[in-house]
Formats: sequence, structure tokens, C-alpha cells
Amino acid sequence: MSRTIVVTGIAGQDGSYLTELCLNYGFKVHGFVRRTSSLKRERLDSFSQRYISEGNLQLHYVDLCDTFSIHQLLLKIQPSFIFNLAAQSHVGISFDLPRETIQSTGLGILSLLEAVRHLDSEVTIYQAGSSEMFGGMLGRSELNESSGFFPKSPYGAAKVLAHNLGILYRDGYGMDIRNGILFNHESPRRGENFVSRKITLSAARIHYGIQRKVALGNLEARRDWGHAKDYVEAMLKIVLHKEADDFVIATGQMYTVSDFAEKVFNKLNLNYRDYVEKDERLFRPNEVDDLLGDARKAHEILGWSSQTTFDELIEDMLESDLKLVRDSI
Ligand code: NAP
Ligand code: F7E
Repeated sequence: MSRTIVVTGIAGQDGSYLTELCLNYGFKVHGFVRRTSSLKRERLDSFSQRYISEGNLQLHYVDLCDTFSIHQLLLKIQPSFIFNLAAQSHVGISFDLPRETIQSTGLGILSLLEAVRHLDSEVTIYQAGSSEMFGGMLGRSELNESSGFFPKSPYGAAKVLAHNLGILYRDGYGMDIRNGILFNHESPRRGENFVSRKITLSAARIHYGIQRKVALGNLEARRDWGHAKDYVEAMLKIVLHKEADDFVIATGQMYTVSDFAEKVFNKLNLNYRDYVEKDERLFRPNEVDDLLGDARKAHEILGWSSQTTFDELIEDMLESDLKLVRDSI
């Protein structure tokens, strides 16, 4: 087994943390990126240069629809593991970009599966599945690996497609495909238009007097929020496990969006009700009200459990955004 991995979506939140983790464990990392007009990759820039110059990290421009080019590249790289993290990952935006979402989030894995199917070497593929595939609690208790999928967005439907393609290739061709079904995970590197980061960044800006209010949509939605650093550890455990299997990764605790906002503003001695405005335009055409995960299987088989509490997650994100705003003024 080579200690070489490929990460698609390396410049995203999870891609950057997973890369740091794997580099620290001595893996060589090949990241697949798409062409953008700027070379700035903020989440990688703080640590990547050293590893690039040592030859342990390499970035490649890759079109996720181009099976032939991916196959040629994999022949050169000879990875043991591929983490498929690239996706249009915003659920709300997937209603505006349904085709792009199905293309990247749903079908991106197909090129990898076909490219790997025609390699001679054994490669393990990790597919980044999501709790959005469940489409909510729908009268169910905590969601686990046996719970059915009833997606409520183009994003959720695309992730179900990718998940099923993985299982199809595992069963049909005996390929080593592993699905993580991850509940929400956040961090200071979270995109600014996800609700957690939108709240911590807005609160920091309000604290320093450069923003007055923050508009939010569904305040009653409940999510099971963990820290991305803990969740990339689960990804690595999933691929290193002795057999191909699927795992739910979650904290087992659920809070409303308003709980999140209340805790953030409380830390700044502010009352969130004075700053949060409800904006119906931010509601999605089809809302997923509640998502609560049961990660007992991952705990029992992989020895994984979430290490960061809800309060510690908020603390980490808020501290980081306070510094970001302070440094910018
Ligand atoms: P993220 O920060 O949005 O990162 C997604 C990455 O995918 C970015 O690097 C992005 O490139 C890349 N990408 C998007 N469209 C692409 C395309 N057409 N071609 C090539 N690359 C493309 O997401 P994340 O939070 O790290 O999540 C990682 C994966 O886990 C995603 O598949 C997501 O759907 C899934 N997931 C996330 C969560 C969560 O709570 N974070 C939960 C369950 C599953 P740019 O950097 O160029 O934009
Ligand atoms: O929304 C509500 C919104 O966009 C959380 C992705 O990583 O996790 C993420 O998807 C909740 C929803 O994340 C705003 O309606 C209210 O109920 O932060 P979010 P998400 O949709 O749960 C899953 C597991 C993934 O796989 C995805 O890739 O918050 N909400 N007001 C809002 N959401 C946003 N974005 N912005 C608001 O203003």
C-alpha cells in the first residue's frame, strides 16, 4: 500500500483539514482543484507552501467529468485512497443551481469510479455523503445507517445518487467504496454563507460596530453540529478500517438555529433578539426541519466519537471571526 492519497475538493473546509491531518501522518497528498480566476486558496495557504516545496503536496487541475484524464492522472499518482469531497455543497443554493449540483455533487464520483475500475491497482474511494440524504426526521428517532433516504433538495438528491453509485460499484465490481454519512460540521474555515459561520462572522462585525443586523431564514430548524476537525479524523478511520462499510458521523445532539445565535451573541454579552431579523426570502422551497444522528456504529467499530462540544465549537468559530474582523479594521 502506497501512502499516497488523492483529495478532490481539497480547497474546501474538509479538504483542507483532511490534508493537514494526512500530511501530519506522513501521507503524500495530491489535491484536485478546479480552475478559478484567482490562485488564492485561503484554507490551504497557511500550511501548503512548505509541503509543496518538500514534494509531499501537489495540486492538479482536474475536470471531474473527464474520466479519461482522471484515469491517466491516477496511473501516474498510484494512490491508495481517494477522498471524493468536491461538491456544490450549499443546500439552499442547490435550488438555484440544480443541474450544476447534480453534475458535481451527484455525478463527480462516477468519473472516479470509472477511472479506478480500469486501473490495475486496488484503490479505496471515500464518498462524502450527507445527512441531507435523510431529508429530516419524518417521525423517526436518531438517524443511522439503516434509516431510509427521502432527500428534500437537489443537493440531497445528488448525494443519494453518488451514495447509490458507490454501492453499485462496490456490489457489482467488488470495488472498495466507503460512504461516510456526515451530519453538519463547522469550523473557522466554514464558508461564510452557511448559517453557523454567517452568525459568528456577523456577530463579530456587530461587536466591532461595522454591521447592525443579521438576516436569517428558518430559526426553528434543528441540526446536529460537530467540528470539522473531528469529522476528518472519522473520514481517515473509515478508509483505514479493514473492510468497506458505511458510517454515520454525528454528535447525537441537536440545537435550533436560534440556539446557535443565542449562544454566540451571549458570549459577546448581547441579546440575539436585538440583532437577528427573520427574512422569509431565506427559507428554502423545501425545508429539512430536524436532523439528529446516531453514530454508535462508528463509535463501536472505528472507536470514533465527536471530541468538541457545541460550546467549544462556537467558541472556536467566534474567536477566529473576532480576530479576522479586528485585523481588518
Ligand atoms: P466546501 O467547503 O463547500 O468544499 C467543497 C469543495 O468542492 C471546494 O473546494 C470546491 O472548490 C469544490 N468544488 C465544488 N464544485 C466543484 C466542481 N464542479 N469541480 C471541482 N471542484 C468543485 O464543502 P465542505 O464543507 O468541505 O464539504 C466537503 C464535502 O463533504 C462536500 O462533498 C460536502 O457536500 C460534504 N458534506 C459536508 C458536510 C458539512 O457539514 N460540511 C456534511 C456532509 C457532507 P472551490 O474551492 O474552488 O470552491
Ligand atoms: O443551514 C437554516 C437553513 O446552510 C442550516 C452543508 O454542509 O450540512 C450543510 O447543509 C440550517 C438550515 O447547512 C439561514 O434553512 C436559517 O435549516 O448552514 P446551512 P445545511 O443546509 O444543514 C449538510 C449536512 C450538508 O451536507 C451540506 O453540504 O439553517 N438557516 N437561516 C440558514 N441557512 C443558511 N445557509 N443561511 C441562512 O441565513
